[in-house]
Parts: sequence; structure tokens; C-alpha cells
Amino acid sequence: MGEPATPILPMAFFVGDFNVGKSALINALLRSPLLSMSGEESRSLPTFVVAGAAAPEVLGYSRRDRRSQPMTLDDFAGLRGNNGRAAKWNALAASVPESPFARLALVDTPGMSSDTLETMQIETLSHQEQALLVLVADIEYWFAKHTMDFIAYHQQIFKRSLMIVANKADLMNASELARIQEKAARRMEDYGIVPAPAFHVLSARLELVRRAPHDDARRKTKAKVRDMCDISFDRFRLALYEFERRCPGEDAHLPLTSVLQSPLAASFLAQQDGARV
Ligand SMILES: Nc1nc2c(ncn2[C@@H]2O[C@H](COP(=O)(O)OP(=O)(O)OP(=O)(O)O)[C@@H](O)[C@H]2O)c(=O)[nH]1
Ligand SMILES: [Mg+2]
Repeated sequence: MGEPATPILPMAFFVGDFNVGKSALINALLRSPLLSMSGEESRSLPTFVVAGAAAPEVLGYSRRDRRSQPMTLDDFAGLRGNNGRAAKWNALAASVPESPFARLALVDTPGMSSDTLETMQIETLSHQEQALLVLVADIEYWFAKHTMDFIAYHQQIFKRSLMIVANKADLMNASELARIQEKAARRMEDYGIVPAPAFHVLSARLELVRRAPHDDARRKTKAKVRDMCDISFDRFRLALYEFERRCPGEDAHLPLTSVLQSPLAASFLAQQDGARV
């Protein structure tokens, strides 16, 4: 109503099964443990993370009155899983100085079961050209049929705006990793996933402590595996920068409330609501 239209921010949606490391990947990109990670199934709230000023800012989008409300970092951190307090909110947003992306919002989404091809109901996202889908799989399940079904399904919707991450590569040995990497495109194409999307085998865990070479997780991982994971993570990071660069727009930080109001976020949240009914 007389206000300037909210700009459409590019957004990378991290999507995948429970516990595959969606939140860990975003934390690794930020190199900061902003989002809670857990080994248990948790329907975490969709969380939009953008770059912001010196001090972090967080807010919740209230389910009842559809308004954004500021919250403290402690409250934000306490909203793990789908506990009673989380039910009040539809989504969370955070702006943090650690984000290396000028405009790209990193969107953590609730885990879902790829086994049953549960989806996020994202068939009709408006401004889909500004959205990148980062499909995250646990590398342990790379050879499972449901992993391929999951990719095939989302590729039909997202065409080329799709990227695959096989996470937890630190749990494999170097020759297994090399074999998976080498054959990934062929495996997807054999499955009818054509053209095969970009594929990244990496480790969020190792990346999170990349600047801490004496950290146990890095020390206990074989050098060859570590190097493969680091190189692969750098490529993944670069691919996200390239996506951001391809999306039109200015590099100015928006107020956090307008992140959730941007048409792409709004259409994502509307569909999530529908999915929960
Ligand atoms: N070994 C290993 N473990 C990881 C890696 N990334 C994440 N994890 C662990 O996997 C578990 C799940 O990580 P999360 O980031 O919470 O996974 P998620 O996909 O966000 O899970 P939900 O939000 O519950 O769907 C945690 O215990 C993490 O510490 C990794 O690269 N290597
Ligand atoms: Mg999570």
C-alpha cells in the first residue's frame, strides 16, 4: 500500500531427510554454530539466514497473527525441534554478520522422510527462478533407491536449479569417495535424472572446524579424505556464490522482516502451511 515492493531475494533451500546435516551445512557455510543440530529426528522450523549488521538479529513469524516478532538469541537457540514453544511460530529468520553471502538467503527446512517421498509441497513456488534447491543426502544412503527417487522427483520441479550434496563424507575412506564422485553423474543419468545435477561429496562436520586444525574431528580423519572434503566444500561454496551472482538485485542488506515478506519466502511459507494441514 504505497510502500515499495519487497525485493525478491535469491534463496537456497536446504532440503532432505531427517539428520542428513541440513543445519550443519548452513552452519559450516557460516562457520558458526547458529542453527541447532541434533542426532534425533526433529521437525525444526523453516529458518531463513541472511547476512546482517554487526550484531545478530533474530525473529519469529507468528503462526497466529502472521506477524514478525523479534526474539532473543537464547530463545532462538532454545527452539529446538518441535517442542511446545516452537509451535507458536511458522518460521524463524536470522541475520548474522558471519554470512559470507551478500544477498543469498540460506534456508534451513524441516527434515522429511525421503523414504516415503514426502515432499515440501513446493510445486508452485512463485519466483522459482530465484530459488536454488540444495538436496542433501547422507552419503551412507547414496546407493539407496529412495535417494535417487527423491532427486528425480525434485528435478522434475526444479529442473536445473538443483544441486546435490552427499554429506558426512568424513565417514568414508578416500577410495570409496573417489568412486562415488566419479560415478555420480552416470548413476543419476542411468536413473533418468538428466542432465545430472551438480554433485558435491563433502563433510559439514570437517568444514565447521576447518579453521581449527587441531580439532579432534579433523585430526582423526585421514589426510586424503580431509583434502577431498575441503576441496569439495570449496566448490560447493563457489557454486552458491555463482548462483547468487546470476540472480539480479542489489547487494544492500534488507531489514530482516522483509526477508520473510519477500514473495519467494511468502510463497514457500504458504505452501508449508498447506502441507501441515
Ligand atoms: N560424521 C558427520 N556427522 C555429521 C555431519 N554433518 C552433520 N552431522 C551430524 O548429523 C546429525 C544431524 O545433523 P543436523 O545438521 O542436525 O541434520 P538435519 O538434516 O538438520 O536434521 P533435522 O533438522 O532433524 O532434519 C548431527 O548429530 C550432526 O552432528 C558430517 O559431515 N559428518
Ligand atoms: Mg536441522
